[in-house]
Amino acid sequence: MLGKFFQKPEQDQAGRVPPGQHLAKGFPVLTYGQTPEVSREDWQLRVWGLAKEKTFSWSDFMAMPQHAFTADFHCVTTWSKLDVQWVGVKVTDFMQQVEVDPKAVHVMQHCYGGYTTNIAIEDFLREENFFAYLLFGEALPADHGGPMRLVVPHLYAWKSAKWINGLEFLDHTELGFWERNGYHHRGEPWAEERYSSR
Ligand SMILES: Nc1nc2c(c(=O)[nH]1)N[C@H]1C(S)=C(S)[C@@H](COP(=O)(O)O)O[C@H]1N2
Ligand SMILES: [Mo]
Repeated sequence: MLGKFFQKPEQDQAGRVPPGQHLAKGFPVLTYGQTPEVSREDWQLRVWGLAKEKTFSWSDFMAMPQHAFTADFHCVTTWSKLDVQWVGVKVTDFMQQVEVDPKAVHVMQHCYGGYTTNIAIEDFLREENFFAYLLFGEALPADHGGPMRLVVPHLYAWKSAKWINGLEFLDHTELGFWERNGYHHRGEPWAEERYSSR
């Protein structure tokens, strides 16, 4: 018996696992520090910097177009999980309601609990990025970033902020928490952009 914990990679999955990664069993939780407890009622997302300051509530997000997403998830610590199912709001739909200064070239993601991660604006504005609040059909659990997180499928998962509560638009690159601590500034899994050369 293979048992429920043994995961044999399917042939068609092989090409979907980036170099140096292996398939995780289950969906591991990777958090630096404590898990903040934030209710949907209290959750807010504030936009500032080189964008007109604005604060979004849960109901503001629920009024935006809702979509289901299936995306692969790659943690730089070498585990990947394929076909994670989420429900949420596309970044591009959200951004319809944000007035960004054309000088903005970079975005700092801020979170309840103090985690930060930086992303270039062209990586942030990609069509496949989304804010997520359901995971496999259930309310996103607190340890996976509930009530709301960002998901950026084309970069390592440390770029997908859990408990997101702020987006700061910048005219220069600033480094977030892991980036200041030696992680790559961009973090593209297929290029194995794990660590910064500096
Ligand atoms: N706020 C916050 N977001 C975070 C992290 C964190 O510690 N705090 N960890 C990052 C890392 S390194 C990874 S791999 C993913 C893990 O998401 P998961 O715990 O849902 O698997 O969240 C990312 N987003
Ligand atoms: Mo990670």
